[in-house]
Amino acid sequence: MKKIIVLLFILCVCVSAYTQNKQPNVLFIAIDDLNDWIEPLGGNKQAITPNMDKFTKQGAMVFKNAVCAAPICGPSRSAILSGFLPSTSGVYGNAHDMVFSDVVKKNATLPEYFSKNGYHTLSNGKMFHKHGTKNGKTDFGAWAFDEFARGRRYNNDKADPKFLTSSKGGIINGKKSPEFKDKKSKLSWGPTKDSFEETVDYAVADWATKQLFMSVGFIKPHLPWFVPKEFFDLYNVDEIEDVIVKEDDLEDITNAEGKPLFKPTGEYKWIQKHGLGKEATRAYLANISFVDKCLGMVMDALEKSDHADNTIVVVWGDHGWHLGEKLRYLKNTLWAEAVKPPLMVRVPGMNKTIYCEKPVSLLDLYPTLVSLCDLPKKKNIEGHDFSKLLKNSKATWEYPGLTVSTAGTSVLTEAYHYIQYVSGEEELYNVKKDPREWNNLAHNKLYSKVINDLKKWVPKKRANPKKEHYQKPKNYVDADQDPTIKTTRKLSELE
Ligand SMILES: [Ca+2]
Ligand SMILES: [Ca+2]
Repeated sequence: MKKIIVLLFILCVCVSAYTQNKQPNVLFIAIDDLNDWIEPLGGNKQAITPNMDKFTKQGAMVFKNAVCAAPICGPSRSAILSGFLPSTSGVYGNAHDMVFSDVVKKNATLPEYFSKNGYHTLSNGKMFHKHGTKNGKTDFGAWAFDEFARGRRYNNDKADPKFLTSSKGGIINGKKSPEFKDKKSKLSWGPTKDSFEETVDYAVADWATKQLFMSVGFIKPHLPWFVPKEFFDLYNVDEIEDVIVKEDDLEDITNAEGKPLFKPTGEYKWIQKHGLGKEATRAYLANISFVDKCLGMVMDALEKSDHADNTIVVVWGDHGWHLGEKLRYLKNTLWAEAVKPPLMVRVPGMNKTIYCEKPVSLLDLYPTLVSLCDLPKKKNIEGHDFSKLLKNSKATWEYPGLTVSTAGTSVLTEAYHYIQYVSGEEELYNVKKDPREWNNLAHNKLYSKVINDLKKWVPKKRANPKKEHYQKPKNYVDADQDPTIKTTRKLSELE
């Protein structure tokens, strides 16, 4: 490993100013579609994630009630990197590219702000969501970094056909049958023929160990759940415990006429019909163990470097995932499973796991890192600096965690979870008494004051998305990133 240069950051990263002024490096690690099924959070006790466990035990704050600003990849990452909620930027869906947002046009993103203030930023892997551009190329967010790399492997994204399960393809354990088919669905899993060293996330982690550090984005456990067999073999499918699901959970989520607002999804029914619940759980767990190993590579390299004692490490998932809860297998809902991603933060000097119950948001990472690195306070952005919680996990924190989707807004506090849909329908859960959020209290008059207090946090205005949208090149894996966007981002003119 090269020992020179350092780096860092996360999504950002980095450091050129480091040698002059002792500002910390930042290692920013994004994990795609990771829910709370990891050892530090205990969302599924069967999970094997020794590297996440080691990382927190050696010193990190684990946020048990962190929320994402949006429950799906593109908008969640756009909010973290821009510092604006979807309701302000107009970035609610994966088709909305934040470079066209009025507020993003005027304001430096997190990595740009660090560059503006003397840091050198590097990134590899999925940090921003990708978009097509008007030149027929791809916007991977390369414009936001001083250096941008993309670790690729070209064959790994396929499962060994003998063991493939795919709802869209109508295949279960390699056997094809039309009755298995569910065209609208994207679920698929299975071991690859390729080895660990042939995967994209390995390439990204390997790059990180050689550079030394920066912003790193791993793409598993995002679908398809294809990882090498050794990770499936960590779990015996017959011993997998079923996810606890309340079969009538959706019946108390109704409109004013008492009509249910939600139904079990086709994917949920497909898994039930074919008895694949344990296999789906195992596939997701295998993908988590895979990405845990990639994270371990990066953390081991940091530990062996000269920068371990002067590096802030942030490990975050961009949103959660349902594995059967609320009768669905997906993200992009306003329920706890989707709005609560993992968030673990290490600042130099921490030496044990510290849990924090406060509902911080991934949106808060921008102002918090600015504060921790002693940069000038960034004006205009919407998150809140939580650096005081890193010193005292019980410090006063007056903000709820807000998550904004196309469907509505979720407001999470330590006591309640309130959801307000754009249609006006509501849900309320007492998360202390009902952590699985089974019992909707929204129609119970005893809670009207609680609801009135929580609904004040729902953004009053929802910015319209920009219509500008271009198709991604067909094979985006090989596509060139579009170099023209960076020329539109003049750091000296961005606030
Ligand atoms: Ca994601
Ligand atoms: Ca319910």
